[in-house]
Parts: sequence; structure tokens; C-alpha cells
Amino acid sequence: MGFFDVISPRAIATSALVLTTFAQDALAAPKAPWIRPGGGYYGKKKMSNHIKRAIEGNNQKRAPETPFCAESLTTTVKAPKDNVWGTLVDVEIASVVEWLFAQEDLNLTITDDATGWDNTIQLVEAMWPNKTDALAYIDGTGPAPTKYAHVVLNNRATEDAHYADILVGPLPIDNATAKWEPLTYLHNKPSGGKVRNLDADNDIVYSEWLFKIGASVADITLDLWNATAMGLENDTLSIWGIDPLWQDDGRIIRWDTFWNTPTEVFDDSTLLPLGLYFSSDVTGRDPSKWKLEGWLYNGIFYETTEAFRAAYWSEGFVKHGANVDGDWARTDHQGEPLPMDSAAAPELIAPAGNRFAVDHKQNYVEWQDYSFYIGFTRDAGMALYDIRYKGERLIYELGLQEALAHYAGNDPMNSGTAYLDTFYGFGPYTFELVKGYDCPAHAVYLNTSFYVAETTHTHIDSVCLFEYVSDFPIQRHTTSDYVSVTKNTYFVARSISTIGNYDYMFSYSFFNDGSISVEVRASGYIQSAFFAGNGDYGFKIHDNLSGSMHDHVLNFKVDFDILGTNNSVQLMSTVPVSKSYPWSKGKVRNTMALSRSFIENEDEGRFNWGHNSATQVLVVNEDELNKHGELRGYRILPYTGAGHLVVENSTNLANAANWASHDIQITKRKDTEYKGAHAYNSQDVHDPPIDFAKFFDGENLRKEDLVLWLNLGMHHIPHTGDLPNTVMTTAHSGIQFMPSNYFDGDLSRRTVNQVRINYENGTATEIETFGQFKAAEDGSCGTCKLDYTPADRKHGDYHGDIVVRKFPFDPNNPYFESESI
Ligand SMILES: *[C@@H]1O[C@H](CO)[C@@H](O)[C@H](O)[C@H]1NC(C)=O
Ligand SMILES: *[C@@H]1O[C@H](CO)[C@@H](O)[C@H](O)[C@H]1NC(C)=O
Ligand SMILES: *[C@@H]1O[C@H](CO)[C@@H](O)[C@H](O)[C@H]1NC(C)=O
Ligand SMILES: *[C@@H]1O[C@H](CO)[C@@H](O)[C@H](O)[C@H]1NC(C)=O
Ligand SMILES: *[C@@H]1O[C@H](CO)[C@@H](O)[C@H](O)[C@H]1NC(C)=O
Ligand SMILES: *[C@@H]1O[C@H](CO)[C@@H](O)[C@H](O)[C@H]1NC(C)=O
Ligand SMILES: *[C@@H]1O[C@H](CO)[C@@H](O)[C@H](O)[C@H]1NC(C)=O
Ligand SMILES: *[C@@H]1O[C@H](CO)[C@@H](O)[C@H](O)[C@H]1NC(C)=O
Ligand SMILES: *[C@@H]1O[C@H](CO)[C@@H](O)[C@H](O)[C@H]1NC(C)=O
Ligand SMILES: *[C@@H]1O[C@H](CO)[C@@H](O)[C@H](O)[C@H]1NC(C)=O
Ligand SMILES: [Cu+2]
Repeated sequence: MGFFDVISPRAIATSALVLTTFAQDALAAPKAPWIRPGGGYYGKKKMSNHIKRAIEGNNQKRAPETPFCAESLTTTVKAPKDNVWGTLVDVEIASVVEWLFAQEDLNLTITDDATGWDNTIQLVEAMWPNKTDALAYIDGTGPAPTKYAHVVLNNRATEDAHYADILVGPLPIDNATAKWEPLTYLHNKPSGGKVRNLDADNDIVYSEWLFKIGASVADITLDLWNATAMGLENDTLSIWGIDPLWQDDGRIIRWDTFWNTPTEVFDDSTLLPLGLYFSSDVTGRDPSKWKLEGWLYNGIFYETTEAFRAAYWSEGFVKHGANVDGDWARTDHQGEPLPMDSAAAPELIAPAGNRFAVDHKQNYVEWQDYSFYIGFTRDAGMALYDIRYKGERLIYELGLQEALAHYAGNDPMNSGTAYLDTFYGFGPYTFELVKGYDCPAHAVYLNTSFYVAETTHTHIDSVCLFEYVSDFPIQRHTTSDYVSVTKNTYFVARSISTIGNYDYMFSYSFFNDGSISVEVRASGYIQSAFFAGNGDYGFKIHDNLSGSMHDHVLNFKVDFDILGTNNSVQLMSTVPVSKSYPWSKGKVRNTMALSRSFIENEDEGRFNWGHNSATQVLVVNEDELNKHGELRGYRILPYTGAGHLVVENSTNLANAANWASHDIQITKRKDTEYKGAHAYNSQDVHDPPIDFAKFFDGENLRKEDLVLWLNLGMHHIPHTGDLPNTVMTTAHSGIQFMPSNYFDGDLSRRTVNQVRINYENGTATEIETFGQFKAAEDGSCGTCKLDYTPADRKHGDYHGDIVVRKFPFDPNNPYFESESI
């Protein structure tokens, strides 16, 4: 533990007197050639009375006296209602699993004992309530919604292997009343809640297929790379390929390729493609009927292994070099240390402790005037519910629906890759956060958990909640008499999911002006391509390596409730006009004006950000005007770049990701259209369980409960700077929701974390701090000790997953085991 003296706020206030001397010099210096009308810079105006009154008013509303030093704030709170979007508790999961195994008609086998021809339980989690029931409960007019479990069965004891979505309940389980039924209403095709499983034989696909093929060309792989992929201990190649599998003409076709394997702990195999591809028809569940369909090397396709081998060993065959592991692919520190870099770097501290409250049991958060609940699912990870400002709901639900990474290339591997990541699930890969790196060390951390194979895994400290002060003020203004400036303190809820090679960071931020942002950043290893002939699809970024171009598109559901559920979307554009006015002396003036319209129905409900950012997208309540007669609402705008999928009518995806085609899509909210995508859409791309396009059937969107489906994304063309890892500074996309005539003025005036300094003749004559240093002024806590330990000294607490067995239920013997993909 290191104890450092922190200069007292009071001392800061005093030293401001000194500092203004320098400020005055700076102010005296510039002589702008023109003066903007309305600017107070050169006009020695006196402070207006209304500003004075506002300041006096603020002084009267000073917070009650609180000691300034740490650990004085109440950081727990009781949620007003139980979190109806929360997870099931251990005993609930255990009872559901026990009950499921007792149902003979389900014919279930314990996962550990199961072969590829047994039915198993894939998932047990809380079923979300329908919105009307949830609203009745949280708004105080109805009972808590009846609890059910959402269960997914992996039914593989059949030729037609499939996943089955079922509902089990009510909870708590009572043998007399519990039942299961297919969960059909979320699928928008007649499916009985079932989705075919193309992955059913994953337990034998290597032993019975891929390694046999690897062995069949061992002479070639040894000659090319002095290595094999045949299921042996000494293999140093791996084989894997496209996702989703090709699903055309009733056949299921794989394309796979060879990769070098890392020689150290670093996960860089996706940087080591080798440029040899093969295709197989794996239709049906009998590997003896699967068929190798050909080889591709250096742009030449060979229909059989014999043809490929003959060509390979013939004279003049062109062989390319390999991509080989090395320091270039490893993320550890390399190169000359940076100047002064080993000295302690700046760090944000929370000297008074955290200034927000959490109900840890209900995952409910209050920060300043905001409150919300946190939900968590296997498919999409963290989501926020019932986001309120001063008790008034702004958003019912805000959460990720699906994330797509769509590649392209001159080879079938890259051309055929279009990951739909909820198949793998964001929940299971929401790993423990690293304190002081992923989030500030002083953040509040929450656990998340998910079901897998009759256990629940808990990721300790995998969601973080923290307040931060940005490096820029939210407000400022200077005149020749005073300067006024307000800190930009904001609140963040964050989690990170590592899906295979890629790490997605999700940040939901709440600001003092009433705005909210949703941001995604990405890091981790790119999935790269072999360089040969790939110039139109990426940069050459290493010896034999192409940074394979791809689009990331991440869809978020935002169910706004602006002053109730009857909402509309208004478009307001700044447009050029040529117009004459009574005062324009008969001349037409080329100028601009506003043009307004409403999105009337779902036929108009899919569109992109307007040209030149000139169109505002406003979610409004047409029946709620402010006192000036304007519609109260929230504006939706891109924050740091947002985008949709460039590929049109993707051959890989068919109908599996119809949500990716536009920036903004608006539907009438329905219980049957709860999710924009199904986690198993990749299993049946032509006729997926949830085809988003089917949501659009012309329904009215004026004064309705609306859902906005918003895409964040990046057109990612990896360059040398993506080696060894993509960096979050630039792999970044965000969207903002900002109040538009929703509040009477700028809400950030309510923070006392601002200062006004009046000055005259080289001296600060008045320093108004609005009560923020009250305790210090009393002398109760002039200097406070900061309990500060650099985060790096605490990493010994990093755990990985805690696992608790659910069948048989064994809550007292947790163990550690982490899995990644
Ligand atoms: C139940 O599953 C087993 C495999 O676990 C399978 O052999 C059997 O045929 C299945 N029974 C029925 C009725 O489907
Ligand atoms: C419910 O049924 C299961 C299986 O038949 C049994 O093990 C369990 O004890 C029963 N539970 C109750 C509360 O009756
Ligand atoms: C080929 O690999 C083997 C086993 O990994 C190794 O012993 C041998 O040195 C390698 N040969 C060459 C030419 O790199
Ligand atoms: C791997 O081991 C097998 C024996 O298990 C041997 O035949 C083969 O040559 C080895 N391969 C390499 C690349 O060293
Ligand atoms: C997270 O899990 C750990 C280990 O089970 C436990 O000690 C801790 O109390 C949990 N945290 C919360 C906020 O529930
Ligand atoms: C491919 O990589 C090898 C080393 O593995 C190198 O010798 C060769 O020059 C590279 N070829 C190209 C075209 O970059
Ligand atoms: C919402 O609109 C419906 C008719 O479209 C109306 O019946 C209902 O009263 C409205 N709700 C509110 C809160 O205004
Ligand atoms: C999408 O592409 C497929 C195959 O090329 C074609 O059959 C289908 O008509 C296309 N659909 C649209 C909407 O363009
Ligand atoms: C939720 O809504 C769906 C679709 O209308 C309906 O089928 C289902 O029964 C509802 N669930 C509950 C618990 O009422
Ligand atoms: C500032 O200087 C002016 C002119 O010298 C003088 O009239 C005024 O009283 C001074 N103000 C203060 C606060 O000293
Ligand atoms: Cu990328």
C-alpha cells in the first residue's frame, strides 16, 4: 500500500488566485481582427442578474455537509423492484435441470456421458417477461411476472439433429404444475421452435474427416511446411474453415484451410494462414457418405487429391512461402522502451470513493439522476433495462442483438466467412476484466454467469461500473470579466467479450446533459488471409500475409419510451433553398431551411444516415410538447462512425442477417419480435428461425411503441498497424442519444463540479465553487490521504471462471476452469 498526500481541494481553490495572474496575461495578448457578435470577450459587460440569481440559487441548494475524504458515501441501494431481466439463481437452475432429466419424453443424456447421438441440455437461463407484464410490475400496477426458464435442447439422437427452444415453468419448479412447451413465438417461420444443427457431428469431424484429409496430403504438407495436420501429437498445423457452411441446393459444403500453429502462448494462429484450401460435401450425419470435392492452391482448383498431387510433384509447380510464428505476431513489449515510460503513468482516482450506488443482488444502478437495471444473456451478454432519468423512463431496453464479421477475398475461406457471433455467444466469453486496464481500478465490478454442460460458470468481475472525468470540460465560457467551466463527469457500464480471435468492448455511457452513448471498440487478433492474389481484398501486411478486408456490423435494439410508449420518428433535414422574402427586395436568396417529416409506417422504416449529416433522426412523443410548443424527444446520431454491411444480398448469409443492410431500422414493438436475430440463424441461412426482413410489413409507426434497431460498425481493412493486434483507438464505432427539447435547458447546469472565476486588474475577485468544497472549507478535511496501490500489484487476484456443478447439484464444491474458443 502506498499512501500519497493529495493536495486539498481547498489548496487548489487558493492557488487559483495565483494561477489567474497567468491567465490574465494570456487574455490580454490576443487581438482578433474581428469580434463575433454576442461574444463577451472584449465588451466589459457586467454579469447579468439572471446569472447572479442562478448562482445564488445554487448556493442555497448546496449539498448537506459531508466529509470530503473517502468511504463516506452510501454506495449500495435497494432496487425499487426485483430485476425481471436478471439471471436465474443456482437453485433455480439446478431444479430446472433435475426436472428436465426426469422428463422421459425429452430423452436427455448428461453432457459428460453424451455422444454425438444423444440429446443434451444446451442452455438453461431466465426467460424475459413480455413488456406489458414487465411494465405493469415496474410501474406498480401489476404483480411480478411469472418466471419461466428458457431452455435450449441439443437434440442429436436423430438424423435430423436440431436445437429446440423450449419454455419450462412456472418457477419455482413444482412437479405438479411444471411443464415444458416449444418456444415458437419468437421464430418467424413455422418451426415448432426448432432449428437444424449443422454442427451436430463436431465431435467426429476431425477424427473422421479433417485429419484423414490432412493425412492424405501429408507428403505435400511436409514438403511445403515440414509439418502435418493428421491428429498426431507432433502436428504443427491446424485445419479449420468457413462459417457459416455453404447451404445451397440442399447440400452442406465446407471449405477448410491449413494454418500454422503458434509456438508460444500467444493466440496468433489466425495470422498464420498457409494458402491451401479444400472443399467437402458433408451433407447428412454419416461421414462415410461425405465427399472431398477438390483442392485450391495458388488460384488453381483441382477436383481430386490425385490431380492435386500429380500437379504438385510435377516440374514447375509454384510453391509459396509460409506464414511463420514470430515476435511480429506476439503482443508482449518489444523494441526500445519509450522515454520516461517506466515511470508511473497518470491515473484517475476517486478521492471520495465511488459516487454511485448499486444493488448487487438485483444488478440495479443509480448514478446522479439516472437509474437502470442490468440483464445478462448467453447470446448477447450485458443489456440495460428501464433506463430512467429522475424516475422518468427514457429507454425500456438497450442491448446488442447480433454481431457480424463479414469477410471477402480471392480464396473460398475468406470469401466464405461471415461470423454471426451470437452462435458462439457473448455471455460465455464475457471474461474477467483487468483492473486498471479494462476499467479504472476503483470501478465497481459485477459477476456474470452462464450455463454450460450441467454447470454454471461465473466470470468474476466481468462487468464494470465507474464514473470518469473526461479530458475536456462539458461547458465553458470566457469573457474579459469571468470564466465559467464545468467538468464532464460521466458514468460507464462496460463489459468485454472475446469471441475467438477478437475482443469486443461494449461501453454504455451516461452524461450530465442527458445524453447517452453506446460504443463498441475492438482489439485482438485479426483473421488474416494468405497473400497470394488477394490484393483487391486487403493490404499485404507481412511476408506472405494479407490483412483480409471485412465489415463489422453490430446491431443494437433500442426500445425508447419517450414520455410513454406512444412514440414517433421525425426526420428533420437541413436543406438548401432558394427563396424570396418580403424584405429581400424582389431577389431570390440562396440559403437553407428545415424540412420535417414523419416515418409513417414500416415500409419507410429502413434507412441510412443522411448525406452530409444533414438529417436529424428524432424519436418524439407527438402528444408531449414542451412549453414552447416543440416536440419533446431524443435525437439519434452517429458518435464515432457507424455503418452497415457493404455486401448486398450476401451469398454467405442469404436471409440470416437481414438486419445488417441499413443504418437505422424501425419497427412497431411486438412480443413476437423481441430479438432481431436468433443465435442459430447461421444454421439455416436461407430460411433462418428469425428473418429480420419479415418484421417489416407496413405497420403504422406513428404514435406507437417503437423499436429502433441501430447498426454500429466498421469497414475494417487491416494494415500493418493491426499487427500483432488491432487497436481500440481506431477500431471504434459509437452512437449517441441526445435530448432534443426534452428538458427545459441544459441539464449539466445541475452539477456543482463547475467553477466561475471573476477577475479584474490581474486578480481573481471571486471564485464560486457552488458548494463542492464545503467540507474542506470547514477545515474538517483539509488534506486527505489517498489509499493508492497501482493496479498491477493486485493482479494476483485474477481468477478465470468459477464453475458450480448443477447436476448433481453441488453448490459447495466450486472449481476453476476457463474455456475459450
Ligand atoms: C433416446 O436417445 C437415445 C440415445 O441417447 C437413442 O438411442 C434413442 O433412440 C432415443 N429414444 C427415442 C425414443 O428417441
Ligand atoms: C419431483 O420429481 C423428481 C423426479 O421424479 C423427484 O426426484 C423430486 O423429489 C420431486 N420433487 C418434489 C418436490 O416432489
Ligand atoms: C522439420 O521438423 C522436424 C520436427 O519438428 C525438425 O526436427 C526438423 O529440424 C525440421 N526440418 C527442417 C528442415 O526445418
Ligand atoms: C510425428 O510422429 C510420427 C510418429 O508418431 C512420425 O512418424 C512422424 O514422422 C512425425 N512427424 C514429424 C513432422 O516429425
Ligand atoms: C462474485 O463472485 C465471487 C466468487 O464467487 C464472490 O466472492 C463475490 O461476492 C461475487 N460478487 C458479487 C458482487 O456478487
Ligand atoms: C513468404 O515467407 C517466406 C518466409 O516464410 C519468405 O522467405 C518469402 O519471401 C515470403 N514471400 C513473400 C512473397 O513475401
Ligand atoms: C397511445 O395511443 C393509443 C391509440 O393509438 C391510445 O389509446 C392511448 O391512450 C395512448 N396512450 C397514451 C399514454 O397516451
Ligand atoms: C439474392 O441472391 C440470390 C442468389 O444470387 C438470388 O436468388 C436472390 O433473388 C437475390 N435476392 C435479392 C433480394 O436480390
Ligand atoms: C408473451 O407474448 C407472446 C406473444 O404474444 C405470447 O405467446 C406469450 O404467451 C406471452 N407470454 C406470457 C408469459 O404471457
Ligand atoms: C481596477 O482598475 C480600475 C482602473 O485602474 C479601477 O477603477 C478599479 O477600481 C480596479 N478594480 C479593482 C477591483 O481593483
Ligand atoms: Cu476487424
